[in-house]
Amino acid sequence: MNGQEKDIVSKNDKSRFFSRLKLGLKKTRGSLASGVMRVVNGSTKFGPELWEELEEVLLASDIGVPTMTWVMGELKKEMQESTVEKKEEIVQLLKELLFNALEEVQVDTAYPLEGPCVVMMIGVNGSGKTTTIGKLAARYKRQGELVMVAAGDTFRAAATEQLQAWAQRIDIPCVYQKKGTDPSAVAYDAVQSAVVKKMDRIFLDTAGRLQTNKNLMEELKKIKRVVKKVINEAPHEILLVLDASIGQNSLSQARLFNEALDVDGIVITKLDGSSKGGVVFSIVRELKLPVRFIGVGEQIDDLQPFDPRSFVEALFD
Ligand SMILES: Nc1nc2c(ncn2[C@@H]2O[C@H](COP(=O)(O)OP(=O)(O)OP(=O)(O)O)[C@@H](O)[C@H]2O)c(=O)[nH]1
Ligand SMILES: [Mg+2]
Repeated sequence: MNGQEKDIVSKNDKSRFFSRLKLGLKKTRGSLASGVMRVVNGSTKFGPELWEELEEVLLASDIGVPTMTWVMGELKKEMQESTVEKKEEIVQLLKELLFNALEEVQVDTAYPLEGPCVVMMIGVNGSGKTTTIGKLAARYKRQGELVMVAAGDTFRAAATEQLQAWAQRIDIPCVYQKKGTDPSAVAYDAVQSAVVKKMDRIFLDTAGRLQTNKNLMEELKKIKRVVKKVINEAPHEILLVLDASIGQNSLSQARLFNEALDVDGIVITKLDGSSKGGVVFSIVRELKLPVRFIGVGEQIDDLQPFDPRSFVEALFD
């Protein structure tokens, strides 16, 4: 099977998605886009003071110093080279810069031509791994795929039950073993079962917290190694789930996980509850990792594939 997105969305769906995205980004729009508009429409004239005001707005959205510095440098360069005279034109230039930053990093995942696509979900506790698996599983099932989930968090009480509840709700199989089982054994059995049952996709849930961070990384690495024994190319995708509300702190988290596991893509959750959505730009630009999905709410449909153009448009709309 071809694991690529095969979304055929109607115009109606598109506008519904966009409205949902806009609503989910309301808080970041308040910090970033509304701030930019305020500066541009304010009384400050072109010059150092205006740049300073813009810098402050960018930082308030948690875009981070390196990305802010890059944006401002590019913006000033473009302003010098072009014949921009009106302050309002800054908005369009800024939008294009932000869009280009997101566009630069493309998804590069080797999807299987046959057999199940194995997706491993990782991230610190509470970031939204299990919820994201539930939402994604529902999404792919709706697209006609045979989807399975596996409860690889055997450490935390009720973690398995949480995933089972999602599986029941969506009506898909959930592979699990008793609490305390080696998670890589669960993953091994689950991937084997997915092969036998001719599943199109299997999501491996993992723990977010163990006794130490080192233990967690070692456990995740082991799961990755063990899964390879069943399917050499697996896991086809390792998705790191980051909670938008922690803003710039998610960068250090991402670096840690990426070093240990070589992450393929990012899922950013809880954008709806955060004004720190500017962090999306620094994650992509500084870590060179593509954002695959964003979470804009707790409901099953509140997870959207990340589209740089829609994201920037929804922010500034
Ligand atoms: N508002 C909002 N809440 C979300 C989103 N994604 C997840 N959540 C909530 O975040 C909380 C934690 O989500 P989980 O999926 O349990 O997180 P986890 O990473 O599996 O956590 P552990 O299993 O403890 O490692 C839940 O209450 C979810 O409903 C989102 O996009 N928006
Ligand atoms: Mg979980």
